[in-house]
Amino acid sequence: MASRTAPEPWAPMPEDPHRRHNPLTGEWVLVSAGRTRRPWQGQEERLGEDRRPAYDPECYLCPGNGRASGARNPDYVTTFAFTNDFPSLRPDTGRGEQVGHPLLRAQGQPGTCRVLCFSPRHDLTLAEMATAEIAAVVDLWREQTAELAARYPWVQVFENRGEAMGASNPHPHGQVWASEVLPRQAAIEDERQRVHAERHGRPLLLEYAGLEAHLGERVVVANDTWLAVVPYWAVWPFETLVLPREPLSRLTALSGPQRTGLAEVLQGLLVRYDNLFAAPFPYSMGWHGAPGREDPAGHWQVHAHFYPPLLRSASVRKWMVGYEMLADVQRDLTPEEAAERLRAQPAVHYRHAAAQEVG
Ligand code: H2U
Ligand code: ZN
Repeated sequence: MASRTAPEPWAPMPEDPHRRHNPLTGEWVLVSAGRTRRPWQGQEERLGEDRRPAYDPECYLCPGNGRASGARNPDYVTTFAFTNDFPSLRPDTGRGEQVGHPLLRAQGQPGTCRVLCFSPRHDLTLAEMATAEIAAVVDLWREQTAELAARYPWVQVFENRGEAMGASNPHPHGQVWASEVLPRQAAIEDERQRVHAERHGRPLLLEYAGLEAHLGERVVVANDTWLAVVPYWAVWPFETLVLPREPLSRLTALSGPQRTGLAEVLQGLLVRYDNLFAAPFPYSMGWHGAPGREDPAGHWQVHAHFYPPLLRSASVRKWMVGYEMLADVQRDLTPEEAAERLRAQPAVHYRHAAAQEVG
């Protein structure tokens, strides 16, 4: 029988299996600390090539090169955006709904997809770029979002980095997909942040950023304007959330200090990611901000999610299978332990440190 009594108070033991609540999505994650000690005889990832030329004549993202569509890239010197030659969304798609059996619904979904080159240098990654170069990528994200938000309610900026995450090319790049439909995750985060702000009078993620900055145990890097934390409810082993410390609903509203501060925190985070296993750290990352362009959207705090797949080495990943696919997501090491390991990494990229030693 369902009981109506309040849950028993629980004194957490770090190794006790327990579940944690994600207030942004309403989902729970099962935390079973210590499982990483089990032996592993399964798949190991192929390590991506760590040494690349600054220019690759075969790369479809390098300056001056031709692409599959026959178009040729300009000789760009900072960043460069172009419409994806194989887009998943197109502006000319109709909006109608297919009329038929109610169990077989379909709707047209107009939109657009662009590829965002982060640097003309084929051999760089965000982690190895200078802070000013990362700030230029922040500007690119911001400009693209501003332009596309004029037309589309949802603009999804993201990056798939590394073969383990399905990136088709090592040239530093991301993507932006803009759509007339609010995707599922955007709709859930919008609703949860709205309800929280109505009930508590302040934005969920502003309160959360303040709490994590105060507690410190899940913070990886922080400065006056931003912080990167392994969220209390993280699913992926080294998942992080990048949060502004002041109210900021959209990337398009970034102030000067917030722009520089963001570039610094991203660099601090990505260098530590690469240093963790002394190898390029794969991930999918992306930005979530208030939909549209004009509404005040005071309940929203813009934020980036980083979802890296690696678990125990550069070649052994976390698999989202079995219980995760069929019941609830689960993690093996605690978010606190993950944050501590990342925080302990040097702030200098291992490849730069090695170059200094040699030079
Ligand atoms: P990913 O590495 O994250 O897959 O991004 C590369 C994108 O580049 C991919 O979406 C596009 C692919 O469609 N692309 C072009 O637009 N033109 C090309 O000539 C090759 C790849
Ligand atoms: Zn290239």
